Amino acid sequence: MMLARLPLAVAAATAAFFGSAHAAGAGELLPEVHIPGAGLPLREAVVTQSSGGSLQTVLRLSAVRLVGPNISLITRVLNGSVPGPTISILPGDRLSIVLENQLGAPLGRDAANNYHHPNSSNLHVHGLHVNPNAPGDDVMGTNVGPGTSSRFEYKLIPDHSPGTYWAHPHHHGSQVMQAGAGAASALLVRDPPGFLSHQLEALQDHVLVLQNLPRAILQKAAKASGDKLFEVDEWELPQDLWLVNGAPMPVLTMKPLEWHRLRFIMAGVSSWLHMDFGDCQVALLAKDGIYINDFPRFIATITLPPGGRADVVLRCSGEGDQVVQSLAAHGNKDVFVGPLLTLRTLGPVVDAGVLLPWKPLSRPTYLQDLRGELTAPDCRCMTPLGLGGNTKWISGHLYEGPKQYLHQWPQDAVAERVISGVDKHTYHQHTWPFQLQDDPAGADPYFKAGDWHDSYQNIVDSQVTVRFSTVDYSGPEIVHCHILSHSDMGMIGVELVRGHGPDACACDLLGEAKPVALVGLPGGKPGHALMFAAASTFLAMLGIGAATMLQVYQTVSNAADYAELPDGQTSSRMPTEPVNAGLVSMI
Ligand SMILES: [Cu+2]
Repeated sequence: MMLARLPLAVAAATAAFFGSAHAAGAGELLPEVHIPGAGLPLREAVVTQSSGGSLQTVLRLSAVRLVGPNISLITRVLNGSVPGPTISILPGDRLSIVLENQLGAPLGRDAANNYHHPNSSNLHVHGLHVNPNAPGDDVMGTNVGPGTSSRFEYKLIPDHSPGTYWAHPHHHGSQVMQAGAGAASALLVRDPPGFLSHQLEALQDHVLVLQNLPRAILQKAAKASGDKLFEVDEWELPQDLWLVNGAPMPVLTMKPLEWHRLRFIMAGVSSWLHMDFGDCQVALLAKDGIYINDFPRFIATITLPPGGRADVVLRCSGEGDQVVQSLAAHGNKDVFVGPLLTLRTLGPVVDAGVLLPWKPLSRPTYLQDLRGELTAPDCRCMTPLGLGGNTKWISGHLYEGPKQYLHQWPQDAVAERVISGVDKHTYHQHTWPFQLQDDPAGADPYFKAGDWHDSYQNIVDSQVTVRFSTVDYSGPEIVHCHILSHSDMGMIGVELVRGHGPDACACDLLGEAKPVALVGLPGGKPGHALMFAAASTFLAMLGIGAATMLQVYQTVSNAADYAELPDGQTSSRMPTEPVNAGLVSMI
């Protein structure tokens, strides 16, 4: 790491990081992270690994200058690197992470359901089945302000699924400016000895963190949140910056016909990936940290939404290069189209033969198969995404607070959720992964009934029925869109897992879809405020409720984010079970 000159504009913002001696004047220094040129060997992040059943580590969130060919910007990262260090633990381990927020003042703008407080943070262990209460994986109640630190404690159950996960800041309102701008780490739960087949255990194993810095979204978020840190000095790229382990278009070299295990972590903020591997042979092994039941499932492409992971076993034949690239898909405007990395085959042929079928000998309770008529759900609720009057609604609401629960689920129960809008949004559920109950439309072998996910999007099938087991923990269950700009704008909600039996099942505790509060009024958008005031007066004269106007306004104000507006219905939710009034008063 080197030191670079810090522009005066950010001197105040980073003064706390570097001490008062650097608080003013020219020549401020900022650590520099180099982005190498394209075509260099794939790098691997520093690994911090547990031993003796535990790992204690520190993640420092701080400002750096990211410098590479045709690009120079100031952003926020973990431990001064892009990506941050890889955290590696075993099932049953105790993981303790101190998040040191080394960002400085100012706090930035305050807001609800808009970008805000870009220097405030916390931590999410994405995909882990761990306690959602503080000091565990609590992301809505724990705020690690600038210049402060907080310890997050996680105890994995002994039979936690080994696999590929990741860790990233998750403060509502600053996710784009942090996780979406470089602050992300791979988190691996290693396979215990003897867990895998001999064939799989012997494979060379590569972690590939895919990060995307979308310039327009980052600049919009920085402006909206009053951020004084994020700054672009040079950005002469044909498209958004895409990095694989911190480098554009790296090269992974392997011998012809030699099988390798590749763990893809999609840490991008907005676009999704439709990845093709050229002439290489690809077998799906796991999704979102959970092994599939029918390895080797040979596939042509993998679908990775923001937050998603895929473990594949692949090999390439002959000598030469194969480009791993993301392809266009059904005219969808949100898919990234372009190359990501090169697979280079070189040297003598190492033909390891065919891949042998393998699946885990047993599954933990939270991953027991929930399909079929014999497993009737104990509780069933609907979760529409972006449907109705606002494109960023989840279950008919923008975020209303850490204890404003959308649904309540009983503990130790089979929960069934019908999610709609997953063609446009990435549904992500904390703590309890979910199982697809049916084969989605499209006949893409990447998605099959029985598969488990924690982040799900499918552009050809807008609705999916999933089930999950509310075992091992009680407390908040965070649900949100993992397109982080949507989440920061309010597309995040809290549900509650608490109690037992039918009385603990209660859908739509916040009521039916309703109009949402305006963003930035009355101070932020004077032109809009005037328009709103005039229109409200006019509508009031006509006897039309202001609530209707609010909804119309919000829909129109979101139009820029979407090619297609919602259908104009106030709510397109499916019929739901009545709210249990007794439970509502209990909570
Ligand atoms: Cu979304």
